[in-house]
Amino acid sequence: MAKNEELFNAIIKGKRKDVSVLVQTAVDSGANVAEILMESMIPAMREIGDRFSRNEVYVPEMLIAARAMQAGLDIVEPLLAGTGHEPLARVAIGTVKGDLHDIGKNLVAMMLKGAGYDVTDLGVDCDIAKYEEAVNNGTQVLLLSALLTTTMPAMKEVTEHFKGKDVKILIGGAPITQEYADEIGADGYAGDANQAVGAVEKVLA
Ligand code: B1M
Repeated sequence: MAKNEELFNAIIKGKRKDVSVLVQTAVDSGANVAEILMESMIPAMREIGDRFSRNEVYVPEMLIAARAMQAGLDIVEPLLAGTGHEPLARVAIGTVKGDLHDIGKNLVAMMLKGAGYDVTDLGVDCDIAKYEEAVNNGTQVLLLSALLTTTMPAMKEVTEHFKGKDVKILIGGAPITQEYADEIGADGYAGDANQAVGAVEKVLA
């Protein structure tokens, strides 16, 4: 599918209502939901980040773009969700302590739900106690998200905390790499929401 320029620009400009209408219109016209997400919505967030790096936009613009993105995700999420079959496994995802970025984490959660997992969303700024609670409630795989280089060390703390316990730890987020996962002893890494589904399958196999 070609990029939906109108939707891409509406997210960048933070036009929340326009985003809702454009996503709904695309869905109603039979467009593939995953393609709307991958070709138009995610690239818009990347573009706003690049503009932020070049000092062309500032935090308020990033924030309104994020809110507009979320308005689109609210429509997309139920459409990507599973079909009500018995869940494959229980997993939980949360953004690590000190980090408030949640769009990528929400996308990963959505894809996992769509793939048939029972997903607990622990939210943002998660301390070890929050992850511990999920593990005590039967979580088999914990997914940690971080978008800031300054919050990456929190992943190491969580991974070390659960070493030797009966839970797999996967990490991801824009600054994360397979090398970092190896370095801190995580069970796996995923570069995007699709890869996260594969990574969960792999650690459970
Ligand atoms: Co922030 N921010 N931000 N921000 N922000 C970044 C991350 C930044 C790269 C921008 C930049 O400089 N170009 C930069 C980090 C630099 C660094 O650490 N090296 C940055 C900064 C500096 C900051 C603040 C410090 C700014 C300030 O206040 N001065 C501040 C920190 C706040 C905090 O967290 N304590 C801040 C704040 C914000 C907003 C609140 C304004 C807003 C967040 C709103 C929200 O999330 N609700 C925001 C945004 C929107 C961004 C950018 C522009 C976009 C992030 C995003 O949503 N991307 C971002 C720039 C960028 O990433 N290009 C930026 C779209 C999303 C779909 O991608 O999150 O990467 P992503 O998720 C992907 C993959 O990474 C992966 O799958 C997802 C889907 O494919 N993935 C996983 C993610 N989690 C995973 C977990 C897994 C597996 C895969 O588990 C196994």
